[in-house]
Amino acid sequence: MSSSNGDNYKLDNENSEIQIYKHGATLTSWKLHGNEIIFCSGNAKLDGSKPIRGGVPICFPAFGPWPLGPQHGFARNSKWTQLGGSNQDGCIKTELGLKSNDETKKMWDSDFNCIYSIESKGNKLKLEMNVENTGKDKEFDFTFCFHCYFSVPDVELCKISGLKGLTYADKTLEGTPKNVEDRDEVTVTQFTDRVYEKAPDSGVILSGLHGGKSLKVTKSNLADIVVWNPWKENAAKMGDFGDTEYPTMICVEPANASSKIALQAGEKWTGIIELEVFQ
Ligand code: TA6
Repeated sequence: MSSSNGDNYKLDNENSEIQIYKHGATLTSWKLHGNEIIFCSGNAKLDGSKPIRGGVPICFPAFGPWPLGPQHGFARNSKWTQLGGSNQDGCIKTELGLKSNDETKKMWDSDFNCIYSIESKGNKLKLEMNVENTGKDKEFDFTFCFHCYFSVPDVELCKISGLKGLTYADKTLEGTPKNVEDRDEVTVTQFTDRVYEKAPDSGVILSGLHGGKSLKVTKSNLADIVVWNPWKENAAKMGDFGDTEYPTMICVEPANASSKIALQAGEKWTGIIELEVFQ
């Protein structure tokens, strides 16, 4: 089954449902048996006027502050093209594309082609981003993030395992000092904004989803895991985020934030994450 209203579309089968906005190719909902896994703010702008607050915004060609353009780059604020997909044998697939254009080249003088494929099968959601340098002779480099927002009953009950021993940059502190994580299970009980570097490609688990569920995060070609919750004060400063929403969300974001990805002309990069919900 699918339904579309031009700027967003839903695809569903007997197990799951996904909703994607062409604005930013933002997946705003992933439901399993009717249970929502993804957080999207009730105040999110869905009219294309700004990046959607929630879902899985695509941070490209930059993660974080970007001297050439908006924070987190232009991809999450661009209109992507729906390329196609399928919905059979219990597997929902959809693809979207974004190519360099006059707008992007005003900020970043690089020729690129992004093809983003989303696949929902059983309790798993697979996100794959292919970035090709379509230039003739120019290398470019970029940082990238699948900026995943997850819906939880109470962020203070969430635990993230698999990060122990990793170096992290703490963006909540002046000068973004680095430290080493010493906890088996990371909890979020205050404003948190950390880039865990060289995180394992599998074994990171977020517990505390609705219904007592947990989420296994598997990744490839993405070195880092970002953990973010704005907490009360910062939430109050965001017009597209409800003042009382911060306890109901947590961002766990596979990224290449601490190091750049360089592509020669004609080269391609593929970043993949697989999210699996389990009891
Ligand atoms: O991923 C965490 C982060 O980089 C935070 O520093 C915070 O800025 C968050 O992204 C949201 O950024 P945004 O530009 O969407 O408000």
